[in-house]
Amino acid sequence: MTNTGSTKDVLLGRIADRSAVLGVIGLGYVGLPLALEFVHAGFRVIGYDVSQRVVDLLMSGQSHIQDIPGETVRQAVATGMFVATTREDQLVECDAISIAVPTPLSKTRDPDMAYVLSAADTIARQAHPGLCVVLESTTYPGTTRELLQPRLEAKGLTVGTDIFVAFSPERVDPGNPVYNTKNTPKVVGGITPACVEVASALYTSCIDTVVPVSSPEAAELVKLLENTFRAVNIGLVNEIAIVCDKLGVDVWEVINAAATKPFGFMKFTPGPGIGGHCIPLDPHYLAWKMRTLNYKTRFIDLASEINSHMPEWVVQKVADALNDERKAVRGSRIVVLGVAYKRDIDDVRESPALDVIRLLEERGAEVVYHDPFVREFREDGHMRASVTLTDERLTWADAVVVVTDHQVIDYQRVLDHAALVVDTRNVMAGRAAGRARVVPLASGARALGTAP
Ligand code: SAJ
Repeated sequence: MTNTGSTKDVLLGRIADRSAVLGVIGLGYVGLPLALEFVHAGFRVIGYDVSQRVVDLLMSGQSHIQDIPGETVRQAVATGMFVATTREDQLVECDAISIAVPTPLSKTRDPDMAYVLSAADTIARQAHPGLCVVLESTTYPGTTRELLQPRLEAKGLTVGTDIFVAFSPERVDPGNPVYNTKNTPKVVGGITPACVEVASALYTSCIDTVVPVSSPEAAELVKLLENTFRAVNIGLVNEIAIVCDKLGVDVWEVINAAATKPFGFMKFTPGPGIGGHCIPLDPHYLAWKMRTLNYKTRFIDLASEINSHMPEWVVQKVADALNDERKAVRGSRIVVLGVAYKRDIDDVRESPALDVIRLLEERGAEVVYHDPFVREFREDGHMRASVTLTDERLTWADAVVVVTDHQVIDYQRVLDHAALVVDTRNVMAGRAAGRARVVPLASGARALGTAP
């Protein structure tokens, strides 16, 4: 079928009849699910990644992403509807390209835009009239207009006429059994109305709900609001934990009772700090941008201060608990239970457990960890391996610190064999008393003897 009319109409036609070839740059936990949703919608998809290892793995029909079965990849490759490549020249075939590359922070908590700039330059080299480019990576407001648009216009292309540029935040929640790329509403903000129209049509082809907004800045801010909301509320509930500790009140009782309010309240839980590649980092993108405009985002900075203090709070709890046993941290043998940044996943990025381990070792403790999801990890250049959680290991420990509340752990066995448990996740609540003395993350009433 030949399409006629403006560049936009031709592109909309190719999206509608699935003759468009789609590209995804970055085949990680965001890009690969998106690429496969496009395949399922009937498009041929070119996945580009700089990692030859990832490309080879995918082309051999395997998956490196927890939520994507290898069979799904194998079928997409076998039908010829999906190809993974490290060759950027293959992107010239694409009618639309989504960018899903990392946006980490530098050591000074400033945005590291290297991956985005590299992807933008790659696309610029392959760009042609009739191309739609959508940035999905979480970033500061203004990135799409200030970094992406000029690189494409430098090719002599006019945004909104020859080429269509938008931002659409990724909302992938790895391991979420309910929400996935297809059924999570997708916000889209384009440089021009035509850009919104084209980008919305692109995502409507494979995602149940598309939410257009008036600009890429609005879409960039939507994502930052979502995750800053979480960081600030986690910071609040961590401060309430400290308040409860000083008042001798059980913070979990307070939170669980507050959560009975059927409106106007959303439950967050205190913990050893915040980890992952979203919540600890995303708000700093907004804080950084506002600093360039001479504005201090106090909520973000305060939440970050409280959340990043929690590992120290935990280590002080451990020190106090050992002190109650007339033991020093120095020379004590400690098992850290769980190092992943949240329950039932294998990701240790930014995990507060790494800080807890470091701080305990700085005080002279002998620290090992057990995490059924994390067999080993590299930290500061050396490997650590998970120890087996035997009864002997539990008895060996002067203290067991529950940092990640994986559901697969037999916490009753920990209670029955350990001498002391510092429980930062309230996993011991309601269990039968065992040998262990349990010290909660925050409860001024020192729990001597039995588990709460
Ligand atoms: N945390 C708390 N207390 C809470 C909630 C979380 O201490 O009440 C800690 C977690 O232990 C973890 C960190 O905060 O260390 C982040 O937890 P998270 O539940 O926010 O999980 P993430 O980092 O995987 O966040 C992702 C985000 N998804 C996207 O950015 C697309 C976030 O927007 C989701 O709301 C979140 O998943 C989710 O709800 O699972």
